[in-house]
Amino acid sequence: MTLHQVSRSHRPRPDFEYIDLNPTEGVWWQEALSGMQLRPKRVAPKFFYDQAGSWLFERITQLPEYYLTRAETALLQAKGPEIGEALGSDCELVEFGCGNSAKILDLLSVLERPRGYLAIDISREPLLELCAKVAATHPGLPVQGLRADFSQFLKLPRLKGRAERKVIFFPGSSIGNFDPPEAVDFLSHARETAGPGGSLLIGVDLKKDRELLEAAYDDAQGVTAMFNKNLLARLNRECGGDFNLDAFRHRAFYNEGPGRIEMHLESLRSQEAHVFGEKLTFEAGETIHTENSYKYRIQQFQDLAAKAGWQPERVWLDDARLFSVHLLRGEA
Ligand code: AVI
Repeated sequence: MTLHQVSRSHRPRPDFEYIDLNPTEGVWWQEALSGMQLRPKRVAPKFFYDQAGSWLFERITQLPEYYLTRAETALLQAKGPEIGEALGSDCELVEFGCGNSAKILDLLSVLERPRGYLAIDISREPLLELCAKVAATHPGLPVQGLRADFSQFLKLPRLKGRAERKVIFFPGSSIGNFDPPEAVDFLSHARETAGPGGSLLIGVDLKKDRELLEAAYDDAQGVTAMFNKNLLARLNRECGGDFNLDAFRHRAFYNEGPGRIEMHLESLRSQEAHVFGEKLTFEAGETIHTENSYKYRIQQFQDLAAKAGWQPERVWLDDARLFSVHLLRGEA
């Protein structure tokens, strides 16, 4: 979608600009449905994030087993002054997949004279909440919210601040949700977006014990299971679907070869379901592969980023070496 198809709307208190590209309008379920007609069945994780899914994801980030958010937030806070110094003054921030995460506030608090903030997310409500929060806490900072599917290599709106350089902020190890070739494409696009002299500050989850990894994606309270099943619940809510959620189970396991957590929805029996009257059949034990979450070693991630023209500058780890935050500079 191009920018002239954009609907621009100003909120009642015009303290930030909101641009909505309606990324999932109309066609989302067709893509999900075609994925479920493949063998093996596969649906992209971006479809988790309607309002209910975004709320469930927020609950995941607070779970005792989901160490990623806690480790990254602690790292951004503990190493904040070093990060601020390494990024330098007068930069403009572009955050991909921000949700309603407060990490940007930690980053803004250590930056000298930030010149603007552009937040991009597929889900409307968390994006609006975050922009309102940033605008309220940083009066005078130009804030823009763009609702879009950032995996689709968008042309971004012109940023409002007059900045020396752009910093792309991509926390949360969302890069892990791309398969490596797609991750290189995404990082190349980020490199173009960053422009000359631009940087990338990116959170990347590290390889570790299988037990710790699997618990993070299959928590005792069953929140991740609800998040996974929200895909089917959403098809029921929005697309006349008749999935029986109790006839599927959440599965999450570490696949050592590719180095990734895989999430699946497994059919507990042979059954059929319908979406807008279209029939889908499931064998007992057949799964819908709903998400990959790749885990990297430091060097392995730096090698991947180098393929997209990013040079490693700094890397910070938490004390338990669970999570990494990389600062990369675009090759001249
Ligand atoms: C958004 N993303 C980085 C999360 C992850 O850890 O891969 C999504 C998630 N899936 C299950 N739990 C969290």
